[in-house]
Amino acid sequence: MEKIIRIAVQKSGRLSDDSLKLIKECGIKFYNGTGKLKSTATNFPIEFLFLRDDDIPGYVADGVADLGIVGENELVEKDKKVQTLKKLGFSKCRLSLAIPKGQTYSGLSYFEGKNIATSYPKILGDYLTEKGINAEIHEISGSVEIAPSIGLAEGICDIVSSGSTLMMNGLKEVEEIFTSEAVLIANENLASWKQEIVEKLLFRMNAVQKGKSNKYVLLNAPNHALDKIISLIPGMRSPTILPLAQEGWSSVHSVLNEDQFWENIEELRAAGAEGILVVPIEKMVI
Ligand code: PRT
Ligand code: ZN
Repeated sequence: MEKIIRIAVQKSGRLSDDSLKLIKECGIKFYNGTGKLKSTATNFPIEFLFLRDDDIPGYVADGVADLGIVGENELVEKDKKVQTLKKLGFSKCRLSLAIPKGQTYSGLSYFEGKNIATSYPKILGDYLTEKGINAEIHEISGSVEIAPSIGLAEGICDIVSSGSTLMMNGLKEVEEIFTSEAVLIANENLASWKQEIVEKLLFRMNAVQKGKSNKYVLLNAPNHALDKIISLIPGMRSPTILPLAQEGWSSVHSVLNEDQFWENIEELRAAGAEGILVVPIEKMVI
């Protein structure tokens, strides 16, 4: 049997584009024509299953898929036994309690004895228990935001991203109870040959992520200011210094965390740095 691992990704929705983009950035090539439920990479031992996100934790727990990409909200709600290998930094959102805009919110005790509509009964139930609030949870699978206006519930607990859906439905966010982003999950009992392939994939994902948070910086500096400038952009080992055609000047190349660059930009300019270029890095292996 050919040695190949399986990863479950969302077929279509808020996770799918970024999941596939990450896999492509890892240099993995595959064909995902519309309507396809399965696909095999041409240059890496991995097969894709395209599923609804709700089913991904279960498929990975059962071993039908070895890996999966899913939102933490869905993962915790489904409560399946899987291991989380890595946070992926996309599809970020929060799960919040919201009530009609006109109501005065007095704190969590507002919900005591009230009816809350949600698609996340487990996360909400655990949260209310921990906070000692007795409320009735009304589970519905979609369009949770309209529940208060049709008299189904007095409050809701749903995913919020920009907040505009709440606003459009005359609701206000009053408590954030959970934050979520996409994560890479794995079956808990992977055979060692599968683990080896997973390690290779993780190595590539880490290189892509590091590349994203770092920038290649090039600048021109007068030689007398080099020491000061090098101290501001230390780089991975140390910066590369190349002489410019114009005497007394050098070109300094370095790799920096983007935040570190912005923190030091004023000082760099004050020290005499000129012609500063910041270039994206596709992959970074250190
Ligand atoms: O069909 P399938 O079951 O696979 O997809 P789905 O419809 O269940 O999920 P999908 O594609 O909508 O979302 C997949 C995952 O993306 C979620 O489980 C979250 O982890 C994450 N995510 C990030 C979001 C949002 N942002 C989001 N804004 N999931 C849902 N929303 C919805 C929310 O339910 C609400 O209706 O968007 C609305 C709120 O958005 P704002 O911007 O108006 O606040
Ligand atoms: Zn879903």
